Amino acid sequence: MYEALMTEEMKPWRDLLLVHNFAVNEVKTKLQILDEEFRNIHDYNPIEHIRYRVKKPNSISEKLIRLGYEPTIENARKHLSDIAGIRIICSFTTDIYKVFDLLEKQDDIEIIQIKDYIKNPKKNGYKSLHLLIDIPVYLSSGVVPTRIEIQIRTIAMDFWASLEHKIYYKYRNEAPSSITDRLKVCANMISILDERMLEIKNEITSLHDNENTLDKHVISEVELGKE
Ligand code: 0O2
Repeated sequence: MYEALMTEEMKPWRDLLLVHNFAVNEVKTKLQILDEEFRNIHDYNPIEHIRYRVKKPNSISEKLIRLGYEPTIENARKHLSDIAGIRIICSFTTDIYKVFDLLEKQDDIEIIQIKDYIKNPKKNGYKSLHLLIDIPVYLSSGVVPTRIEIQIRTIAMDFWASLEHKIYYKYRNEAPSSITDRLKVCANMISILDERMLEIKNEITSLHDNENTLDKHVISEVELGKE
């Protein structure tokens, strides 16, 4: 039915979005497997939650125009790396690198670019790990390597980035310094918060590990009849 309504010019857009949707679904399955494995087998899960999106044609066109290109399908293929986007939210900074390691180990994922805004935060205080990956999508007509932008950040970084992004768009990059200065202060507070939360988590983990070692000790002593 939709096929019948579709004009010839729209078909390449449909194909572009479809292949990106398939790519997102592939990575979604990979992340869901890791998420379930961690929840069921390990007693800790580095993934807090995940968001997925494929840009709509109007937002692809808007971005191309913003970048100074004609809004054509060729330009979208050539100049946009974020038609498909995945955002992985973690509790702790260490989890971000853990998730990165798990993705990097998967043979069919090719890491094209890594931008580590956590080790090298942006001037405005933005922190996040950005990856561009290529993943093969197997269509009846052949394999299509498809690009996805992955952003991995903590809950606190995500909270900050969402508000900062809205402000950036509202003021079109000309937000008053009274706002940008306060945002920078908040970014610093968020960095400290992430560090403190990690310290607490590490302390709890080492206490838990000690208790487990102690338990094992007591059990083996009981087994040996020492109690
Ligand atoms: P939108 O509207 O989200 O699509 P380049 O400067 O060309 O090297 P590029 O292509 O902007 O880098 O890639 P980068 O730096 O990895 O940023 C990709 C996306 O990350 C951005 O897409 C934003 O969504 C997000 N991002 C990057 N910097 C910031 C930041 O300072 N604050 C916030 N809140 N988000 C950021 P777009 O295309 O800029 O915007």
